[in-house]
Amino acid sequence: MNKQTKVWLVLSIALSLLAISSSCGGNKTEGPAPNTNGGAATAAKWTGGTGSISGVVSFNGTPPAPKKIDTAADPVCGQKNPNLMTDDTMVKDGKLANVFVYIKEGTVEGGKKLADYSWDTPTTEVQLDQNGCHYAPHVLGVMVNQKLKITNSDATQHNIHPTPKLNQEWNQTQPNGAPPIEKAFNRAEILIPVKCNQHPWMKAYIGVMKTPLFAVSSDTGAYEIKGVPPGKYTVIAWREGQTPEEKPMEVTVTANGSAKADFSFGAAATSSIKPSLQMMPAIEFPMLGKH
Ligand SMILES: [Cu+2]
Repeated sequence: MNKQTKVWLVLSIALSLLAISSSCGGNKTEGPAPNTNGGAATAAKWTGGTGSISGVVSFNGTPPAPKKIDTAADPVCGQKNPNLMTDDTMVKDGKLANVFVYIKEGTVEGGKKLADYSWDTPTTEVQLDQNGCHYAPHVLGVMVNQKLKITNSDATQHNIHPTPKLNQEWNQTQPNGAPPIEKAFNRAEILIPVKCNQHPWMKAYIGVMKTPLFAVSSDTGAYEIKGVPPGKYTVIAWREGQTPEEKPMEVTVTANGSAKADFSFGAAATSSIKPSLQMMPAIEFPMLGKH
C-alpha cells in the first residue's frame, strides 16, 4: 500500500466515524417534532381496545431516614406544620412512593410506533397545592398543554419556580389569599423540578407527557397505567435524586390485558440496568474525543 492510499484510507475511516458519532448524539428526550405539513394534526388516534400496565415499586435495603426541616426562616410554616420532614425518599414497608412510571416508546399492534399516535389534551386541570409549606403532590404528571392549577393553602407567600430544560422557565410569587396560578407546558419533558424561592426545602417534580400513559407510585408503591394500546413498550420508572435514576423494562400489553411490571430501587438494586439515556454502545473513538 503506497503512502497516498494510506492517507485516503485513514481519511475515509475518520469520516465514517464522524458520521456515526453525530448520529448517536441526539439520544435525549426531545420536544415535539415540528409539524411539517401545514399545521394539520395528522397523528392517528388509537381507537381499538386497550390494556393496562400495573405494578409495585419497591425500595431495597434501608432507606435514608427523613430529616426534620428547619422552618425558622418562616414562622408561619412551623406553626402550621411543626414536623415538616424531607420527602425525597418515601418508603413504607419497603415500598417506594413518588416514582414516575411512563411508557417511553414502543411499537403498537399493527406495526406503527407509539409516537405515530396522538391523544387529546385533557380538559381537566391538574392541581399542585402548597400546604404547610410543602408541595402536594410531590411528583405529578400533566400532558403537553394541559392546565396546571397552582394553589396556595398557606397564610404565607410562596414563589413557584419551575426550572425546566426544554420548556420556558418562570418564577412567580403567590401571596396568601391570591387566586390560583394557571400554567401549562408546551413541550414534553421528564421531569421538571419545581422549587420555591421563599422556602428552599420545597420541591416538586412535574412530568410533561405527549400521552396519558403515565402514573405515579402511591404510598403503597403501587401504580397503574390505563388505556394502553396493545403493543410492546419500553416502560421507565423514574425516581428523583441528585442524578435522577431511571429503570427501563420491556413490557408487552394485550387488548383488555393487564401487564405487570414491578420495579425496585435502593441499595441492593444498583446492579440492575443503567438509565436508558445512558444505554449507548460502549464504543469510544479516542481520535474523536468524547461526544
Ligand atoms: Cu414556599
